[in-house]
Formats: sequence, structure tokens, C-alpha cells
Amino acid sequence: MRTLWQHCHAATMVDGRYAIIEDAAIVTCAGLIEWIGPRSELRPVEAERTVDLGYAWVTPGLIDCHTHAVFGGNRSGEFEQRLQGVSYAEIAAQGGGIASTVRATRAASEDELFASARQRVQALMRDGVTTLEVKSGYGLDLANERKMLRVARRLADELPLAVRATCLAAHALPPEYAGRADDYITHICDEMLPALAAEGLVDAVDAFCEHLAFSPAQVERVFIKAHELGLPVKLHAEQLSSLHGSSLAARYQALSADHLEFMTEEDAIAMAAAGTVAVLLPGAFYFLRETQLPPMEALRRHGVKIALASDLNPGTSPGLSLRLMLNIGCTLFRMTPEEALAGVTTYAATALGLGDSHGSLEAGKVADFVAWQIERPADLAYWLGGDLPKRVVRRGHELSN
Ligand code: DI6
Ligand code: FE
Repeated sequence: MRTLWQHCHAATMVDGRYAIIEDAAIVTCAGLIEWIGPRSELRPVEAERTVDLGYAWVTPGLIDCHTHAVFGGNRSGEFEQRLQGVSYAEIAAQGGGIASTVRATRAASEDELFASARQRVQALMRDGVTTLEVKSGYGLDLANERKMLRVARRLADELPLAVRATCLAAHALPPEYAGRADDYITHICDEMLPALAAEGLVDAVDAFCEHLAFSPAQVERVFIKAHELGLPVKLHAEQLSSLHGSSLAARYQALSADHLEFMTEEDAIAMAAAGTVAVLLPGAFYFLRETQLPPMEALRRHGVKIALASDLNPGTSPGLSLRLMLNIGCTLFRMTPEEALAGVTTYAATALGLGDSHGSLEAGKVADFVAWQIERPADLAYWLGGDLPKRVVRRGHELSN
């Protein structure tokens, strides 16, 4: 069905800029944008339907390109303990931290994981999210990583949004492998990744490169296997220290390196040359009360593409609003509202390998967009969360509110 959407302004986000079209018209057909431009330039079209958007601002559907939305339990109890003065180390010694989420995730059935993840994803969707990345990484064995990735696929089957599933088996060392990190990496490379990839459950492969997780040499083994399987890679890098994981990621043409507070200028140069997107995660920075800021100036100077995501996870960023992340990115990282919006549209799409089909309003791209009742695009980064009035269109069809 061909639809004409009119009486709107568009922030098309082409090339990461607002690229505003005032008094725009959009023609969609078969789930794609067939034409977009100033209404005055629209040639007569045979549209089955014409929709008046009441001079709303249309942006691409938002893309949350880094989430751990599937997990069992939550860690609000640890949050409360920490605020009563119990240290992180004490909590970890009591079996808390990531280990407690691994236990809860392993104990949960696939249906239970689906039900809790669906609620969180629906919260993100209320912010206009139409594409989402979901990582595994709380199962840490074949059966439980498979369970998490199957939930990611089911989210896409049962909710009106696109989901990319990322295998993050190299997130933490499972208790069965205590003291044997290299053996766990061998298990990931020889057993887990080949099996999960063969089942069609993996769109990309991620790892956590940090002193308290895996070394660059261990991460590299995972990357080599991912490439053998034809899968693109991503990396959690430079969150708490500088191991140059982001340069390693660039050497493997990673789609993205994420966090990056401790990255260096050399890392930025390597990422720019490889086209590896910098995914900044201001929710984790805020929640952990970090003080080392990502090097915005170096990223800009070298032309690294910058994305922004929720990092939704139970330990370090229980963030259920992507628009809140826009505000935190602007307030704490000094991003401009235009950079922040590009970070959840244009460059979030690139960070998921979807840059050709998603992330901007252009003829030929998927017709995922949001018509916001706002005064100007900066409103999206200005309000601290809340529910902005909007109409969400996914593959050319308006979702009911
Ligand atoms: N970086 C983080 O901050 C989280 N994982 C990661 O790779 C921590 C996840 C958790 O604490 O559950
Ligand atoms: Fe993460």
C-alpha cells in the first residue's frame, strides 16, 4: 500500500546531520521510503492513503545499538547495599555482581526471560525505538547463551521492531572455568560460536576487554573465530582502563567499539581509518559515577562516527529510556543534541551493520520513523525522559499507541 505522509517537518539525519526539510512529504510503499522532500516538490502520486501529521517533527525510528535487555532477576538489592556503604568487593565476595545475574539467568526459563525482556523492550519502544541490539552474555555456557539468543529472536517475532542478536559469550568467566580463562576462550571458539552461528542465532560477536574480564590476546582469538564464521565483531573496550581494545577492534574492522572513556588519540585514529563506530554509553558512566570522560574532541577531530546507546543491563546501566541517554550524553559528555540524535539514528545503524537500510530518512531505506509533537529536534535531548506525544511508523505502518 502506498501512503503519503504530509504536513510535517523532517530531520532526515542524512550523513549524521539534522538535514531539515520544512513542510516535508514522505511517500512510503512496501515498507520502504519511496520519496521524501519538500511538499512543494511532490509530483502527483497515487496513494491509497494520505496521513496528515499535524506539523509534527519526523525523525528516523530510534535505534538502541547496545543493550543487554535479556537477563534474569535484577540488582536493585545491590544498588541499595552499595548506598548503605557495602563495597563492590564485598558484594562480589558474597557472590553478587555479574555472577548473580548469571545465576538468575541460568535459573530462568526461556519464557520467563522473554516475559521480563519484553517489558523492558516495550519501555524502550515507548521512546520511539524501532531497532534494537540485544546481547547474550549472562548464560556463559552453550545452553544458556542459546536460550538468551533465542529470546532475542523471539522479541523480533512478537514485537514490532527489528532486533540484532550479538553473542557476548566472552563477557565474564563462568564459575566452572575459574582460573582457566584461556580454556573458556577455547570452549567459546571451538564449541559455542560454531554451534550458535550454525543455528542462525548470531548477527555479530562481542567481548569484554578489561582487566576484570578478558585480555586483548584472548579477545583476538574470539575475533579470529568470528571472522572464520563470517560474523562481524564489536567490543566493550576502554571502559575502566586503557588496554587499546579499540585499536584491536579496528584491526578486525569491528562494527563498533563501545564505552571508550579511557581510549587514546591513537585508538581514535585507528577507529576512524577502519570505520569502526564509537558507541558511547552515558548511562553506565552516570550510574557508576565515573569521572574519566570519553575524548569527544579527539573523536570529532579524527572523524570517528559516534553512536549513543542505553547499555540497558542490571549491573551498570538499568536504563529504560533511550531519550534519557540523549540528555545524559549532552549534559555529561557535552555532545550536541544533533550529535546525540545522530548517535541513535544514523550512526547507531552503522554500528549494527544496517547503515544501508536504516538510520536516516532517504528514498530506498526502510520506512521506520517517528512523528514527534515537539517544537524542534533538540527537544528530544532536552527533556529528561518522560513520554513525549508521538506517532511511530514501522515498515510503513503506524503502530497503535
Ligand atoms: N560492561 C559493563 O559495564 C557491564 N558489562 C560490560 O561489559 C556490566 C554488566 C553487569 O554488571 O551485569
Ligand atoms: Fe555493555
